[in-house]
Amino acid sequence: MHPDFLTITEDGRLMLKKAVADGVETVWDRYQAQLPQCGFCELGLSCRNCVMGPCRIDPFGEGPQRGICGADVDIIVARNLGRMIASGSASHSDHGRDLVEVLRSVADGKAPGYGISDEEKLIRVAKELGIRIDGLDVSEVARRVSEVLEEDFGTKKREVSFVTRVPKARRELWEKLNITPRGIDREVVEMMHRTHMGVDNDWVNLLLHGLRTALADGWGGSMIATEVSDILFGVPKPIQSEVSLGVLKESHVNIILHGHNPLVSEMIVQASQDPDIVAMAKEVGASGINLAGLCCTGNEVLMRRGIPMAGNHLMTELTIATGAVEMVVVDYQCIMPSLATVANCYHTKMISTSNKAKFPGMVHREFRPDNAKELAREIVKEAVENFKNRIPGKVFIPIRPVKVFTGFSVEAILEALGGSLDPLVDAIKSGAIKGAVGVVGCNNPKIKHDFGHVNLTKELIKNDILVVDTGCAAVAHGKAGLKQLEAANLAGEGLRKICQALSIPPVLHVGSCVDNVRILVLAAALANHIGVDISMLPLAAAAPEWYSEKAVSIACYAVASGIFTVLGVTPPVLGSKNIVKLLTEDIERIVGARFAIEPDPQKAARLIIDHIRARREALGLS
Ligand code: SF4
Ligand code: MSK
Repeated sequence: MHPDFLTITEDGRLMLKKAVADGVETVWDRYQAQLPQCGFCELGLSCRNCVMGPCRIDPFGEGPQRGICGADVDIIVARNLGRMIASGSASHSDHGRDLVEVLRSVADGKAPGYGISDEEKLIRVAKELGIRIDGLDVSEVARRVSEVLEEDFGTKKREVSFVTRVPKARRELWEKLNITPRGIDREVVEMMHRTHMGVDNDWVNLLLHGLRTALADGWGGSMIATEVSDILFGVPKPIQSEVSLGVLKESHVNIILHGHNPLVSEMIVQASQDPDIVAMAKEVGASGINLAGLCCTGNEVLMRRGIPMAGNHLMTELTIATGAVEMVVVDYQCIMPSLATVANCYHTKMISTSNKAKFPGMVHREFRPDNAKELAREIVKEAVENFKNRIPGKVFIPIRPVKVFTGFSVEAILEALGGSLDPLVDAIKSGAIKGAVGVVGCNNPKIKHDFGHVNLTKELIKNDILVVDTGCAAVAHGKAGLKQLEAANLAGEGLRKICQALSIPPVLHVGSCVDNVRILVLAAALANHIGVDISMLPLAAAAPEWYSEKAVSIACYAVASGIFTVLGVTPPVLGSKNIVKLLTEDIERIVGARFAIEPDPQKAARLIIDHIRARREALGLS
């Protein structure tokens, strides 16, 4: 298929042509090869939860209407959805657990290279967790914080720690519905138990537990990941950087950081700045060492260090196809197993770093808290040595980089507002800002690359709706120029004036996928400030191009937290009319928010604008 139909991005189009010329197979080729995809699976109507099956239900009512065990469409769709949520929640949360373990190692003095970058945040979180810090040194505070957060993964508590941040009305609702997350691992394990054959066969009951499992992610695992990352590596502050494949430098050793967890990438950043290694790079004929990110590891180092971003999910193979990458260092999640095959066409070295995430064709170097600093140095040196193996005829860096303004943590947003939420509340009350929307999530070859994100977001800001973004959506917006101060000119008059007064772009980058919780924290703070529930605020969320199970968990915790959420890709639920009705209509009466499915970004924008208008009217705002 012609690249113009596959991506809206210039670097994507140019690199797709090069990939064809170089004989590189991409995610789009493999997507075409899979067509037509299984209709039973697309509708959520296939089940392989036991080996009496696999079973499938005939959506036309002519073939079997029950699996061999007797499960009907509602049970099968609910079980499948429940398992997607469990996997997504587990992925974010296990990422959080790794950070807590490093925090503990730092406290024990067993993690050379790591440290507490933000003592103020450590103290703030410790106090929030009810830890008495008087007389304790920083290490002891860190140890106690790590102990409390470790317990959040188990079952010792009746609720995970950060539920205290949730507005009172919502906490009471969760209690009434019995969906308050009690322990992160517990909810995930319970979902796997409930979806075993012969356990929870009440589809409403199953989906309610789905919400609880997702809340264990949003207000548990992901929130822990974000807070501990801030403690270890610093709270992001506004910073300028660049995005697109143009951030690669032909004259430099290019090292790509890909995955989600900043534990490895932060060490690589440190090592790449060591004067002796920089000198080595010069000895091999390079002008220096250039780091660039992909996906959410990229977002982590972009937000905190201003490390430029090469691209999002669908650009990962194309980044290697530039022929200019000496090394890709991966941690976990969203790393296509195809990457090493692409790297084989070039000189690129592929390094995996987590025992949890090994890949065919990659060299595995196990990162642990005790060896991370030294191993990072070794790896960067290897990348430098690989510079001489570059094949000049295969190098093509397609475009110039695009400038982005990033680093908008909740703390940074508050600072931009002068330390109080009042200016934001006033702007919302006056209608200068009509509301705010989190546009988040992945790319998916089912949707033209970046088309959903960019077009939805442009329409929202045009209508005076502030956009906050994370994940691959943030990269799409950055490449489209929406993270520059000048992008205020694309906003409606009210939002434009606010952006100009505060010197912020109309699309604020709040981070990686786990950092969606920064949006939750901001929403909760706004709700508490005004004295209403989150569901009453003029807020919404959208995932126009999502693909992953983590995105399912994020969408579910957003809705369970009271935020209307629009999905651009249909989840595998259409096989059950009952479940579609529950998720898109009836759930609003239960949790105050619902899902919508709308692939057309203009129509999705209309749904969101109407929702925000309705919420404003209910609050008595014009
Ligand atoms: Fe079939 Fe039931 Fe087994 Fe699923 S759990 S594979 S529907 S028998
Ligand atoms: S990396 S989960 S493709 S946003 Fe977080 Fe991008 Fe989605 Fe992975």
